Amino acid sequence: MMSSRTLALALVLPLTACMLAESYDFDGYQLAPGAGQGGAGAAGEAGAGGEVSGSSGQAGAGAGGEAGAGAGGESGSSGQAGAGGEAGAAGCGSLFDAFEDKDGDGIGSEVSKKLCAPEAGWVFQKGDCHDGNKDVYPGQLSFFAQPYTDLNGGPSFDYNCDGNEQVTGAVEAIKVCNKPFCDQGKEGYEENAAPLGKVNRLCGSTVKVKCEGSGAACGATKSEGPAVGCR
Ligand SMILES: [Ca+2]
Ligand SMILES: [Ca+2]
Repeated sequence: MMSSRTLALALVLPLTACMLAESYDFDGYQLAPGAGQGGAGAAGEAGAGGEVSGSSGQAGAGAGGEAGAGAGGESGSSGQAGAGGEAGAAGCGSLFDAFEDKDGDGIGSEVSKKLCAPEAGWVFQKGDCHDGNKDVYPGQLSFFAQPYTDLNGGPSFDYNCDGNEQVTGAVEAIKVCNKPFCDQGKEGYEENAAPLGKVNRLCGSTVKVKCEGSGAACGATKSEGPAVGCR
């Protein structure tokens, strides 16, 4: 037979266990949101990583950033996770390769970084073969009578960065006037006497040449003309 004391214990113990269980549940309930916040922050960090990985990471950057920021605000202990959220929030939907444009001609050098929005001094097209001279860039259409000093320290007329020096119009270099028809009176320019490094020797010449006369009297008449432009 169960004594009254034993019966009382039998009744009280389950009740205490029930209270303990409730208390445990209560504590657990308090912990659960904290754990959830930390997880949200971790998603923020993953979002930050998305900046580097490209298009597949871009969606992660936005969603992860928001979740991480919220966790950091609610819980001091999950501050680190919040920091991850900030990194995610600082990300953007689309990252571009931007190139430094020091001379402001709109074309950048090989110096690059990632940008999600336009920034002064940085452009989205590279290929400037001299980012210290705003007249020199791919696509330059003008011709120039004077060379610039290229990155190797020598003269160059390659103002459009294509590796060659194109002479304006149809200017022809005339070295001799051939008899007996004196080259039909053709006109052109004399090449510069001294080579200027790799420079096309017509570039910058100011000596116009015209073949004149006939037979033994055929000869070159020289005169001062506007300098031959190149690019
Ligand atoms: Ca430039
Ligand atoms: Ca050129």
